[in-house]
Amino acid sequence: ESGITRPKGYNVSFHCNPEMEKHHFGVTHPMKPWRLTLSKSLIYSYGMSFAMDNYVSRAATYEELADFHSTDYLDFLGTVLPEPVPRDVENQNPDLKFNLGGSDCPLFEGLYDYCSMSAGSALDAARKICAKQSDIAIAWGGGLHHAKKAEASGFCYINDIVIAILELLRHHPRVLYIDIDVHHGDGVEEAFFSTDRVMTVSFHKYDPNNFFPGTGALDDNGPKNEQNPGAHHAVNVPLNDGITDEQYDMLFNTIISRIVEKFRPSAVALQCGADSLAGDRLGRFNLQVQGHGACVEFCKRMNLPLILFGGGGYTPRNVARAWTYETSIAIGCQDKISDVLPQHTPWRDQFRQETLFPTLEQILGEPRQNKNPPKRLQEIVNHVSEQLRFVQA
Ligand code: TV7
Ligand code: CA
Ligand code: ZN
Repeated sequence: ESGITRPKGYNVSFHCNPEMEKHHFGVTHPMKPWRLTLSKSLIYSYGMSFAMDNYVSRAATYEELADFHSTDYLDFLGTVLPEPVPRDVENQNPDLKFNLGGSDCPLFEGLYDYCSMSAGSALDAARKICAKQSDIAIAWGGGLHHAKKAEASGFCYINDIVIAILELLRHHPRVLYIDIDVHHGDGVEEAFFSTDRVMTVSFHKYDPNNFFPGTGALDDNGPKNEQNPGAHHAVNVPLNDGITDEQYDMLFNTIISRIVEKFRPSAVALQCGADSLAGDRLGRFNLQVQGHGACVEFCKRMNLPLILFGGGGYTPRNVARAWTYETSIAIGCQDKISDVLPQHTPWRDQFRQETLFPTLEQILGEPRQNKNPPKRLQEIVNHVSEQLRFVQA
């Protein structure tokens, strides 16, 4: 009776693992795996599970993780234990092995399980795409884009995206990776620096001195040398505080259309980090659920096999709104779902406003000042257009 129906001849699969959501980074840590539970409960309240294939994903195996990560790192990750006594606020421990155990990447109970479950859902999503059993595969528990081959970074330990893209590359000649998390997708970019089969594009807040991870300048486009086929295959869109839906949409549509024209990907992986939304605890942008979702809609319209990953997102009620709306776009029922949250939504009071699309005023009180002059946005578009002259399918 929700009016939400299964799209005919079009398959959306949803990959999650409820065990993952039970893990805790620590009381004050911004990353709350529980936001996945909140998101899922809103998605189910709208009745969307009836329009998708729902899978409880398995944990990735050691061998699957070793497709990207070094065994030294995995062995250590599998054996380290949380410290009995929590250390002081800053991570001033000089001998952090593999950057593990600081305040950004703490050691917690079940850490290895948490990581392998995140990678497991991303891999399951990739396999459904490769088998052509899904047109869009959703893994909101994935999207941990900062993890490196042998290093944890920025709340990320295992790079599930890289592992999933490596799987896509077994069946697809070219994969386009797009990252709308407010942070630079450095781990994914670096992993594919030397191949021309993956093009990475990240939109992010850029301030080399004051915003994590400090990389992703406009002219950082991959190591430029004659022998590197991956040169020019990293696109960076550095932005400033307060960017709006209209500006972001213009940039996204212009840049992604030109890339698709030139690079001709056969599959797309979209990291949907929800910390680019207005009111995020760590973010700086003024994006609304509609503007964030417009990126997903644009990708869907390209009519290519698509994986949607989660990522950042530190104000759980807004994360749940965005990923619910984006799930509805995947299914194609976005025009049928009501702005008012279903009456029976669990944790309904968590959402503050009773709507899926709160106004900027409701979210922020006062919007953040927009520090993105139109002239700068034009410069970005021009740079990317120039860069693409070096790219061909
Ligand atoms: C994908 N910002 C991950 C984004 C990773 C951002 C950072 C914090 C933070 C950590 C905490 C905490 C925090 C309020 C915010 C240079 C530092 C400064 C730690 C206090 N509160 C994603 C990573 C980023 C941990 N790290 O892209 C425990 O903010 O800026 C930094 C590094 C050193 C460490 N300190 C912060 O969204 C999933 N961390 C409270 C408790
Ligand atoms: Ca990004
Ligand atoms: Zn982020």
